[in-house]
Amino acid sequence: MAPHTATCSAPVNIAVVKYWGKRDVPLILPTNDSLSVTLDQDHLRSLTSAAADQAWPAGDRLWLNGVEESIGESGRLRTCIDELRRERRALEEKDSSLPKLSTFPLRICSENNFPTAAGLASSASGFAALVSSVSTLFELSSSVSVSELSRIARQGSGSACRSLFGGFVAWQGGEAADGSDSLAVEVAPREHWPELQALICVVSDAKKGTPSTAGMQRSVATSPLLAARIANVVPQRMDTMRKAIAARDFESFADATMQDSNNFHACCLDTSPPIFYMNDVSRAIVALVEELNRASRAAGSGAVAAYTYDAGPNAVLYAPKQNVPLILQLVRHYFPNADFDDTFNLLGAGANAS
Ligand code: 2P0
Repeated sequence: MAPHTATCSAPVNIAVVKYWGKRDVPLILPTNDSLSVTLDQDHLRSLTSAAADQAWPAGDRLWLNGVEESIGESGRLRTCIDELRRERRALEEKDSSLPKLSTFPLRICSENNFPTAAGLASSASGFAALVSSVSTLFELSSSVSVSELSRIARQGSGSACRSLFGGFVAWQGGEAADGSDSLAVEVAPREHWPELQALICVVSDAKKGTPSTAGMQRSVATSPLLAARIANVVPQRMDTMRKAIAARDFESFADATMQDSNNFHACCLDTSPPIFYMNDVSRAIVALVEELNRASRAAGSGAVAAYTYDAGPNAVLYAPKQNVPLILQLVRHYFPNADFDDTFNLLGAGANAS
């Protein structure tokens, strides 16, 4: 018999209200809610195939970009696979005619179409694609909701839970100690605001200096500013962002996005020892967008673009579609030698079978 197989892809998501800090490290439970926009899959996505066959030697195996990674007896990959097996076993117990896929060894193969670990959210798309492909292989679609799958993906990498959905997505941090209510929900589908587009400016595709997982816990342990962000900044900003998206209000969306990016990077700087993700080129892009918005507002028009930066120097610019030609022209003019990938991404659908 041929192996059972499934292939899924998942896009990256770029947060406009950032996740930074865990209240429970092993369960990956965040210190605050977050909200992101899922990009399309043409430029930044993970593609993952999963296969199961009774005849294979025991033990699960995984290849990432052609290199085998150890799954191990514990850890994030193991947790996700175990949770998905548990769901499959429940199906098999209800219907004894189903093949016992939950007992078969798994082979998983994943590749990114962009540099891994360069602050371009590769762990988000990677774990979302892994959970999607194994859940498709296990035929869990009727028994496990997308939000439930996001709860599983969260245990692979926090931000991965948001890539299960397309469009505008909130990760509800939740309150339960076991993480049962820490999952992603759709805020609005991508069709809600089709004029909004995203531009990725790849300032550097080198592997980042301080990995997010370690960096955020250093901030939790040492940054009073992060404590203030969690208590006083994020709750109101989530509210502002939800309202801006509901009203397709780019002015408010842009202000909240840029403020949240700057607040997050301020918390990184407030960490001891400090963490620097943005570089001089990143800051020059901030200055360009700020000046563009100032001039446009002074002329009676609205904001032209919003910048946001994750755990790396690369800029993501959000802008209404009609502003895109101007932004591209200016970016190319002021950064003629920079290694920009000026790909525009339409907002995308979430993880899906391909
Ligand atoms: C975010 N980042 O909301 C924020 C903004 C980076 C800056 O989520 O430890 O790779 O795997 O849960 O998800 C990066 O953190 O960390 C991240 P883990 P993750 O997108």
